[in-house]
Amino acid sequence: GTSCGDSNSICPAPSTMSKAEEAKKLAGRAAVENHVRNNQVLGIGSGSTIVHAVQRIARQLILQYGLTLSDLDRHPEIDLAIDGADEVDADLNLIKGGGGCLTQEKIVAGYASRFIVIADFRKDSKNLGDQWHKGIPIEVIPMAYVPVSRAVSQKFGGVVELRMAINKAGPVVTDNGNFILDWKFDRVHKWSEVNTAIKMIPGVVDTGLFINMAERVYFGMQDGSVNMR
Ligand code: ABF
Repeated sequence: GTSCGDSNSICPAPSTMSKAEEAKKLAGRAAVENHVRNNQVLGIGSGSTIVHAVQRIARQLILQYGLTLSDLDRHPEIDLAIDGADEVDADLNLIKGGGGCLTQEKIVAGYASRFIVIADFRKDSKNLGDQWHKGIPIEVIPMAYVPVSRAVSQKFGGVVELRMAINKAGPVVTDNGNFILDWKFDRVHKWSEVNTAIKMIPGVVDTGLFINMAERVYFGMQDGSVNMR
């Protein structure tokens, strides 16, 4: 892929870039040091922040014990799940799924006894939508994406867009063979109610709203500290 420095790539200022990356690392390390213990079944999400947590786990455990990749058939109960997020509000409600993996991440988080989030300072928000402007992802069964889009905007306002592949050749297809809608909401909602209502629309698989799931969030800060919420 393109990397920063390529003539046709658009990159943030180098200082911002490395600050955010350092902050991701701080959050990932703090979560692993405080929560990961030997002989646990761990759930791991996706994104660039979680990479730092996995590197830390590998350093702590892989040499001594060896990590085994498993699945929910063999381990239907997870001791601890760690994942990144796109935005975290004051009540620990999350928007996830910017990378399109929301359903599998929600399954892993949902069957974990404890769910910990790691993020850099840019994800820290009072109200959802203050920091993350790409909307709430909704995974849908492909045949229903048009009526689901209409139902969401009619009931809750805002604009719903079908997520397209970067090369615009077609819609993004998830690991589960579905499409992603991005709901650009236009006001603050009661997220718990909206999440339940959207899930009830036929054709919806799941939403990127993670309500009441995260027990704790670690934010890596610009000054090298870690804030917990
Ligand atoms: C996963 O990765 C997703 O739910 C979320 O969209 C994304 C966060 O990525 P990053 O850590 O790269 O910001 O957690």
